[in-house]
Amino acid sequence: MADFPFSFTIPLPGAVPSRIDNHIRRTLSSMKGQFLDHETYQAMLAEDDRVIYEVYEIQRPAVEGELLMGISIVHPGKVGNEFFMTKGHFHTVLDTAEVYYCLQGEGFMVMETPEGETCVQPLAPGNVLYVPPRWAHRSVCTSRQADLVTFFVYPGNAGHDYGTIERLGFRKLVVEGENGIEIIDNPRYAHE
Ligand code: S6P
Ligand code: ZN
Repeated sequence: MADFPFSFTIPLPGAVPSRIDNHIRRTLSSMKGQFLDHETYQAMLAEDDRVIYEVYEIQRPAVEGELLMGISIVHPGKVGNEFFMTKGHFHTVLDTAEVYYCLQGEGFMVMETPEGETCVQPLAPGNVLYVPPRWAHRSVCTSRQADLVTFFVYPGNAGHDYGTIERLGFRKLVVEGENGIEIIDNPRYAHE
């Protein structure tokens, strides 16, 4: 029997969807080794294992033909000079794309391919970002006060490869420099 169509709303501001099947909260402790300044990371963690980002998922079967949707909310903040961000991942099925629609806040999507191409695109309300197949992606909130809120859609069979990024890091980082927001080469990037 075919599934029945459904709809839900994403009220703004706030963007907490009217339908939520799963709510993920990622805290500082789950980001071990991801931020450049390990010392500041440890000091912040010793004080408070704060929530860095949240995801509201609308669940569907994780199979080809389905589309998985949800809302990603990255909170404002920094570890040292580096803005709060998601862990970031490749899709396990590398040849799967993703669409992000920015609803609130400001930030960047940091992307790279396994071959080492990089691309960092700004996110602001109204921006639609197409992440092509093969590109790892991480969202970064650069606002001082506002959450970065995006709606995402990707293929049901995509899966998540977090291990590659945990091992290597991303080639580019988004930091607060002397003259404002800067995109820099990751000095800790671990070439394989
Ligand atoms: C899934 C999609 C988003 C992210 C979310 C959190 O393919 O890209 O739902 O899962 O933005 O990021 P991460 O890197 O922790 O999955
Ligand atoms: Zn993804």
